[in-house]
Amino acid sequence: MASFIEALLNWLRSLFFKTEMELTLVGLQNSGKTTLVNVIASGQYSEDMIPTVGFNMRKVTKGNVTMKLWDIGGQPRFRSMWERYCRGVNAIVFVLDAADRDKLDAARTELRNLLDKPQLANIPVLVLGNKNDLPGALTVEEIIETMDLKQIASREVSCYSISAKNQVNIDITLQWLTKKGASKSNSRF
Ligand SMILES: Nc1nc2c(ncn2[C@@H]2O[C@H](COP(=O)(O)OP(=O)(O)OP(=O)(O)O)[C@@H](O)[C@H]2O)c(=O)[nH]1
Ligand SMILES: [Mg+2]
Repeated sequence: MASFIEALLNWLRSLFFKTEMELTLVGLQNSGKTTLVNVIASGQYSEDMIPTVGFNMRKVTKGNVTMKLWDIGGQPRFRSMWERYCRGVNAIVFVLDAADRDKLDAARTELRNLLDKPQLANIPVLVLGNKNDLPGALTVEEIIETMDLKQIASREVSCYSISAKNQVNIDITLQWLTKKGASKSNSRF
């Protein structure tokens, strides 16, 4: 009986506090965006990934939060699409290959160009230094420094070091993201 009442309460709660949110993942090609989306959606890691052509969209529900994840291709030919898919989202996730030091300059330039767009003003940004399982991956402090994150004004910026492969810090990433849904709430009540 008690478990029935608990189930009923959970069901009622889920009716009243459902939140829907949209997130866009951008970042250079090969940084691990699609891998991260797969890990968030199904816990599956696969070594053999094909580069994203255009974009993918996946809906993932975690508790009462449904996230619409826009995963945009990172090759140069797709970067002009980033802005369009970032408009009006609850948060922008910029994924960095923290072990690929040769691409840091390009990543910094692309991030700065994107955040300079007036249409994207004030949208919170989460910078994820992915592939922290690889030797030589930048630490959070190094990422903040090299990506000039302290120079980003008038918006919320956070940075985590993660490994989509080994599922390291995926939990805190999800916590951060789902909070952005709650703060710009689309809740029904
Ligand atoms: N070592 C390691 N490899 C990873 C990790 N995450 C992704 N990869 C690998 O990085 C490669 C690229 O991953 P994708 O998820 O396709 O990268 P992407 O950012 O979606 O690339 P585009 O779609 O071209 O923009 C794949 O071979 C992944 O297996 C990680 O945390 N650690
Ligand atoms: Mg991809």
